[in-house]
Amino acid sequence: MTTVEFRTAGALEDAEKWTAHNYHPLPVVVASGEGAWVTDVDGRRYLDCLAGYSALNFGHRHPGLIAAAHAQLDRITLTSRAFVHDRFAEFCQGLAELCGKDLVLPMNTGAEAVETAIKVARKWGYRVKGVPDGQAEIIVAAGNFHGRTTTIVSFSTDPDAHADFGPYTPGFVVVPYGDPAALAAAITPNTVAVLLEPIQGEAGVLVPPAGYFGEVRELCTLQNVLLIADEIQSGLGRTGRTFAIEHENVTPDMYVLGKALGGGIVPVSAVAADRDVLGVLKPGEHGSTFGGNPLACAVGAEVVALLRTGEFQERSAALGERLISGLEALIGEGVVAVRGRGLWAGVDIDPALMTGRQACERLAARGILAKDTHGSTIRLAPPLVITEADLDHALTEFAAVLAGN
Ligand code: IF1
Repeated sequence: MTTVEFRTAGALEDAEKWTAHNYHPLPVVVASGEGAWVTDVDGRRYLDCLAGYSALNFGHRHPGLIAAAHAQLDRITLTSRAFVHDRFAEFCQGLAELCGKDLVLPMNTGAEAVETAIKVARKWGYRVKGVPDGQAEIIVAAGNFHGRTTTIVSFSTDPDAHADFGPYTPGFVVVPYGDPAALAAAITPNTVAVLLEPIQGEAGVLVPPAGYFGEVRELCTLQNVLLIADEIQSGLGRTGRTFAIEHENVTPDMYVLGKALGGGIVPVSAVAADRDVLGVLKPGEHGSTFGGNPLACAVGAEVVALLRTGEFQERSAALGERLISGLEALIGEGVVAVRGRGLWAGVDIDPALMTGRQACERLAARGILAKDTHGSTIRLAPPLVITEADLDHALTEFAAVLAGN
């Protein structure tokens, strides 16, 4: 064993020894990164085709984002919401305008933003819709992934995420994803909201049937139910538009955002909605020590500025076509099915060849980082800054792994 391999092995051993085993990471120990590439502790380079589950849409250490963070580090980083700071309104206004909504409520992690949306929807249900106290129902979809809090895992249909974490929070109704009739049948006078991912990520990058969200929107409007779009993973350029739900020509009542909103630097999440919805919260009813802190707002404002140009959405749409057609060309060569939109693909590989995990291990050995989900599906979501040549390189390596090389 060379000294070089020793570094990776030692770091993996230490991680195994000192950390909770709530993950099964690929045996890669990253030390630095730039753009779409990372380098491990032994100097090996990898093309990052996961991009922090879309938290790194702008790549590792995007110069504009790093500069914004540096500048803010030199001024002030935290005030708490007990005081206002001079970056707060700037970020919230920019994000509200990007969403086409009146108001923004910043939090930190995606799960916190989802929790925020749930609280807002329930309070809106009691105070605006007139649902009897304690009776609010929220409809969610089978196969959902919205985070890891006890309330959110209460309505997860994934046994790994859900089992052994009860007692569970009541008030959620699960319907099949992509089935408007099932949704219509589940709505009652106590339904306050429908919470959906525009494309289901963890479920394997499931794109709903065309017209689904149009019908969901119509049902929600007709029945006075809020449509909440969890765009934490699908939003902010990933699918070739600012929001994935735009592909359906649908506007939700609430956007839930996270991941890329923090530029891959700090956790920044938010809920955006109009005043008649988000305005139900009064002082003392919700909050967070770190939500909307100056560093988060400085980075978030720069993320909004990057998205305002439309450049990343265009890149994602154009490169996404290249990615999907490149993967479709592998159907019959080890690939069984391809789903996706923009630079985001779920690839089902032939389970007779290898597991998704094995494929990702072999990809990593060839310098490509990707992540499997549910057995034989592989997720590809490279940073939107990836070059055409690097994307082609990833496709070539993917083909080589499937060919058993
Ligand atoms: C983990 C998945 C991705 C999300 C949507 C909310 C959240 C997430 C649509 C919560 C988070 C993560 C978290 C991460 C793995 C990951 C994931 F495989 F589990 F589904 F990205 F594909 N809504 N997604 O995708 O956001 O609180 O984490 O900031 O291991 O839990 P968070």
